[in-house]
Amino acid sequence: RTASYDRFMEFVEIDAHIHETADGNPAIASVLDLGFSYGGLEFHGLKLSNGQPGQKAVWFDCAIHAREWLSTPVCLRIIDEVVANPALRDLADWYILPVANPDGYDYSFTDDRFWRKTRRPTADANCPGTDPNRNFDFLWDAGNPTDYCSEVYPGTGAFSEPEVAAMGNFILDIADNLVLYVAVHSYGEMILYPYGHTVEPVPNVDQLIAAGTGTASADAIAAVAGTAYTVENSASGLYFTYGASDDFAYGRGAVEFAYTFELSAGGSGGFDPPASQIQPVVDEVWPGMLALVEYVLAN
Ligand code: 0X9
Ligand code: ZN
Repeated sequence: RTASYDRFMEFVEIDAHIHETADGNPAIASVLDLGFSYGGLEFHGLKLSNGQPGQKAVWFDCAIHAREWLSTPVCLRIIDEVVANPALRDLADWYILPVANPDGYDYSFTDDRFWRKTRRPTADANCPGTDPNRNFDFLWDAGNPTDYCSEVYPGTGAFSEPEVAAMGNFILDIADNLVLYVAVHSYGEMILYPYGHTVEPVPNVDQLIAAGTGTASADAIAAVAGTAYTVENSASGLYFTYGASDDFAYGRGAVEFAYTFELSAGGSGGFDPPASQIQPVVDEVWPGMLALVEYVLAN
């Protein structure tokens, strides 16, 4: 089963695709077991590797926000490219998680196209769900809202969401070799770098900007798309955040390079582009991802 780029795939199909990719390429692909979502979905990532010991590693996750469907095909395209191209596996080991919030993702297909959070109930029966991208174990309680109904409700504690705990702990487990963390979201055509809680520049801010722009990622995207992704500090580019995945990976020392890519907007609400937008977006973003990986591994 190949990945589809002419329609949005459902969670079960994506999970089957991950397993079939691993089964069909046993020498280079292995399934990452992330355990179970709150709702009982077993979810998986994929590791692609030529098996060299001590190899540097890069991480990509998609659809931690349920409605951001356009992100998942970007992860699937990375898988396609890295499976097909041995030289990419000589560059690094690749860890890819196409659906980081499976319960929410499913719910956005079945019930509410614009669902963002997880599906675990809160103390307010009218407002289930936690924003998984405020639930990571880094500055978790520093400034997030406590309103259960908020779209950015951070949960009852860091890693209260099983999906988030599994992903975060996995990243810490591979931190020794990990050099790059990328979260793929939509929308805004931005490449955001840490931190989300302060506009104070981080120590390697020049490197983060150089990798994100310059000869690297944003320029590669612009060359294909004519679309100018802006490279910005999360807090100045957006709003203040605490407990986000990129800041966790960076702030806990798992990587020196951490980014959130915000893809193009589409549809009525920005998050619901038509399926016809999938192919152009993955075509424009893949060169940016590759340029970023190449830059980070060379520096
Ligand atoms: O707010 C978010 O979680 C992300 N934007 S979205 O519209 N997709 O929800 C941006 C996260 C950027 N990273 C940090 N703020 N640390
Ligand atoms: Zn998002």
